[in-house]
Parts: sequence; C-alpha cells; structure tokens
Amino acid sequence: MQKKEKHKTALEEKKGISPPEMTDTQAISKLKDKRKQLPNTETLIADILKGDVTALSRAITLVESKNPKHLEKANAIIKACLPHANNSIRIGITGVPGVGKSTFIEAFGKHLTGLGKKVAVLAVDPSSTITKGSILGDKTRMEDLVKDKNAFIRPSASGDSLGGVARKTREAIILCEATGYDLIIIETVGVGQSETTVHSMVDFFLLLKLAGAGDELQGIKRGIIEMADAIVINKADRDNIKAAKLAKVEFNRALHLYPEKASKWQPKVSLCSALYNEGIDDVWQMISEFKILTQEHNHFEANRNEQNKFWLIQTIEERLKRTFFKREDIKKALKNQLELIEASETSPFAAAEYLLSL
Ligand SMILES: Nc1nc2c(ncn2[C@@H]2O[C@H](COP(=O)(O)OP(=O)(O)OP(=O)(O)O)[C@@H](O)[C@H]2O)c(=O)[nH]1
Ligand SMILES: [Mg+2]
Repeated sequence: MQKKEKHKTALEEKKGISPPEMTDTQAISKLKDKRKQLPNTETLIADILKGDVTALSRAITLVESKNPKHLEKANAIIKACLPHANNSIRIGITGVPGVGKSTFIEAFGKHLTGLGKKVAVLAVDPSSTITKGSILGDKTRMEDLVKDKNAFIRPSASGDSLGGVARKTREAIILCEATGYDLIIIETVGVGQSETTVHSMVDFFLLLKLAGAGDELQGIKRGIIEMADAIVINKADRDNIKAAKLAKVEFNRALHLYPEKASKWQPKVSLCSALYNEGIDDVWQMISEFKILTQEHNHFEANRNEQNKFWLIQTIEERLKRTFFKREDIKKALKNQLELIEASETSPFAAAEYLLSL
C-alpha cells in the first residue's frame, strides 16, 4: 500500500516537466527533406545502369508497392531496364526444407564472386506472408555472402497470391540484370506451385536433394525431377558419402527414363557438400556447359522468349481475375449464386454464365 502511494507522488512530481514541443514547421521540413532524397525515375534508371545498389533496392521497392503511382514509375523503370538485361544466367534452386539451400547458395555465391562475378539472390516463397520471408532469416545463414560487395540478397516479395509474388520477382530479375548482376539465383521452397513458377522464369533449374530413401518421403514430386537440369545431392560428406554416391547412380538411371528436353540438355547429377565447400565448382562448370550448349542451338534465347509470352498471358489472367472478384456487384451476385447452387436451384455453369454476363 505504502509503495503505491510513493509511486503516486513520484509521478506527480514529474508534472511540471514539459517535453520540447515539436512544431509543425519542423515536421514539414523534415518530411520535405525525406521526399527530396527520393530520386525521380530518370535518376533511378541512370543510377541502376551505373550499378548503384541503393537505386536497385529502391526500384524493387517500387515494383513491390501497391500504390498505383508507384506502379506507373516501376513500369517506366522496367521498360528502360529491359534492353540491358541480356548477358545473365538465371538459376532456380529448389529443394525440401533443410536440404541446405541457404548453405549452398552461400557457398556457390562466394565461389562465383571469387571468380569475379556479380551475384543476386532472390526468393519466391509463397509462405512468406506468414513467415515474413524465410530468406530474411537466411541472411544470418548467408553471413559471408551478405557482406560481399559483389552480392545482392533480397528477401522474397510478400503478396497475396503466388502470381503476384512471381510478377514482382520477374521484375526484380530484370532490375538486377540491368544493375549488372551476371548471375541471378532464385530460391524457392517446394510449396504448392512455386517450383513450377520459378522454373518458368529461369534458364537453369537445379534441384537439391539428400541421399537416402527417406528423401522420397519428403515430398519431392515427380514433376520436379522432370523439370530439373541438374540434381545436386547435398551433404555428401562424412558418413553420408557412400549413400550419396549410390543415390547418384540411382538418379542418373532414373533421369535417362525421361524424354529428351527441348534444350537438348541431358540433366546431370552431381555430389556436393555445401557445408564443407566441396563439389561447388562442378555445379558452376555444369551451368557454364549448359549455357554454351543451349546458346549454340539458340535454345537459350528462344526459351526466354517463350517464358515472356507465357508471362504475358499469366499477367492478363491474373489481372482479369483480380478485377472481376474485386467488383462489389460481383461479390454480391456471387454470394447469391452460391446460395442458389446450394439449394440446387441453379447449375454451376449457369451461375458462371450469369456472373460473367454482368
Ligand atoms: N553435413 C552437412 N550439413 C549441411 C550441408 N549443407 C547444409 N547443412 C546443414 O543443414 C541444415 C539446413 O541447412 P539450410 O541451408 O538452412 O537448409 P535450407 O534448405 O535453406 O532450409 P530451409 O530454409 O528451412 O528451407 C543446417 O544445419 C546446415 O548446417 C552439407 O553440405 N553437409
Ligand atoms: Mg533456407
């Protein structure tokens, strides 16, 4: 009781002290200064093409923004950057959680910057709206790469749909390439359709795996093996080496059962230990070989063109769907039609026809 009273008096003692007043003019000039710091579109483009990382980050933020004004700016920047996005290699990396993607990207990225390359790491992670971007936590696992001035690591864009995240990632790729990054690594966790999405935005698709039968139970789908240009068995170290070698033989056998790829590339299997930095250069050699082969018979560019066409259609579909379901009259009518369906008073097809006619 006594204590409480003491507190009371202590609080009352403070009454006489008034904090320094923040005047409106101060706040306004501060805001103005901040606005001045944000360069206009032309400056951003010029800085990006000069290789300025701050400008790159700002442009990606614009691309990710939901503000229509930002979208307009972002589109202008993307358009200006497109012609400068050519001499890169886009590599997609996937694998079940814990397979060692982050550790691999750290080792691989360091190896590449060691060869004088500039490396950008992006992520497509549909679950990131919940986990706030897994690669963000990864930054601690990519300690050395984060500090490397020739590497750029960007946490995954959050979004309400995989399509939305994918668009942002594709535009981020273009921005990174215009900034001068030679290799763009896009990481994804095998959730939902994310591997297919990443596969459709990269030149080379790499599947990280673990040795051992248990791996089949870890949810790698058959379709993913079919998409892979390389299967890299990670953690081929210590007691695991023997199992990893066996797995290599198995995968090689399995891969030969798949039909030839349009790229004419025969997918390869290799072993590595991301943790002990072994077998990393083999992966790079493989990707270099892939680029030479696919450029020789014009598949490399043709594939990118196909991907662009695919994304055009995807973007239209996404936009149409969004505007349709956002309309208030549609929302109401949809609710109504759903009730009618439940009461067996209309068929799904008739309901769809009716809603579309609105
Ligand atoms: N022995 C061994 N351990 C490894 C190797 N690569 C990664 N690890 C370990 O495996 C664990 C998971 O590695 P991460 O790189 O975080 O795996 P990830 O695929 O990024 O995991 P998520 O981000 O959760 O999807 C860590 O404890 C690593 O130290 C390796 O080559 N050998
Ligand atoms: Mg990771």
